[in-house]
Amino acid sequence: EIKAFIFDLDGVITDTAEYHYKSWQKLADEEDLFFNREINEKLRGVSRMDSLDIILDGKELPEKIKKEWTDRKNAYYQKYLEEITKENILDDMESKLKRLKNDGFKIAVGSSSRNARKVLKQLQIYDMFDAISDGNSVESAKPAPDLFLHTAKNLGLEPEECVVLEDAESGVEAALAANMKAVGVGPESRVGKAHLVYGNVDSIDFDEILKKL
Ligand code: B16
Ligand code: MG
Repeated sequence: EIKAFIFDLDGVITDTAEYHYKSWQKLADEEDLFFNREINEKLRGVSRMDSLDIILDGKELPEKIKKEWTDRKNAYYQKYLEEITKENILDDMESKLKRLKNDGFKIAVGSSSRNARKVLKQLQIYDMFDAISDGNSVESAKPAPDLFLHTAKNLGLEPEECVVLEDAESGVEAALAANMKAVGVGPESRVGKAHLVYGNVDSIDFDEILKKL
């Protein structure tokens, strides 16, 4: 029986991907790294340090420099976050969240981002959630199941009672590894491993999810 919905943040509740892109691009320009929108697509749902490793594409660097670069990227990103408001919530996600709550379901956030709480506060929906797990909550990032298992534990529920909504391949894999039901948002090529797939946030149908999963 489904008792909770765990939402990924970037790509499901809001679209901060563009800000991540601009921040990585700025760092890449400064440090002469090859980077573009295509590479940025690979960073969806991937933790900050893992993202840098993808951009470095096998190039080795001292940890100290990698830390300095990811800190700098994050400073750029946090500047963009100041601009975020309620307007940045994707489609009618807020009313969908409210409906789920009214229907007695628990709702939670499971995001790879260490900035997730800040983003939720800027969106003015921070207080709606029964649990929030973010990039600071666990050691092993998505596609490891740890983040979503952490969320289920905080909700006091079994993994089987949770549905995860994800826009990233790594996130869908994490949900499946956690033994949860996975709903993918995006193209089949990216989230096709999920139990149910919707092309975009707008077309997510919770009645259908409850019926089919
Ligand atoms: P930060 P999600 C993820 O959020 C983003 O999709 C990914 O692009 C980003 O690198 C990651 O958060 C880490 O973010 O640098 O803020 O810790 O999709 O898991 O909500
Ligand atoms: Mg995401």
